[in-house]
Amino acid sequence: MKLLVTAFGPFGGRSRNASSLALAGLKQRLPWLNTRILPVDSVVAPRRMSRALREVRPDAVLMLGEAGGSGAIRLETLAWNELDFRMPDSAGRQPQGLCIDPSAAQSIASTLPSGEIRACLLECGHACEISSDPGRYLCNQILFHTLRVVEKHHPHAKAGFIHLPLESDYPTTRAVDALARAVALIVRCREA
Ligand code: PCA
Repeated sequence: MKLLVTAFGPFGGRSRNASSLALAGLKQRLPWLNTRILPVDSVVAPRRMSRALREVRPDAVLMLGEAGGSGAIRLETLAWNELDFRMPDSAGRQPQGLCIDPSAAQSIASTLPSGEIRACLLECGHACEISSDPGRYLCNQILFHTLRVVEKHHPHAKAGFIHLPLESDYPTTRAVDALARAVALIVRCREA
């Protein structure tokens, strides 16, 4: 079972991103994971993801990012074919009102077992909700991109996205615990 887990680097004026902090902790606990940190750059991030998919050829891809404004871990079930950046990416690009790919569907569903992951996290005392709105920034873009590449080139693989609260709202050790449980569940589902 090969699992690729990605996180994003800092953006939006913060010096750290909860997703890369949590990914570092997760990698310490589960050294067999394939991990990558992606930049908040709308051209470089999809390229790096495509390269990671070619290199790892994963059975499952778990993408992580941070989202302010919520104290709950959010399991994203949909990616939207839209680029509507609320702030520039790290290279200063700010596409607004654009499609990611005019020839593609309006939205694509993630393929990780969100309901099971949510139930497991709630049972373990985590704040967790299902979301169909990953925003229209880099996290949505990378989820959309990855689901399409996986559909085309790795059709056996599952992929999905988890938005973590900011570090100040959900301590890294708690986030790592939640992610380790999500990973265990993904592995169980893939091996069942
Ligand atoms: N969150 C942003 C991009 C990178 C990240 O961690 C988002 O929600 O799109």
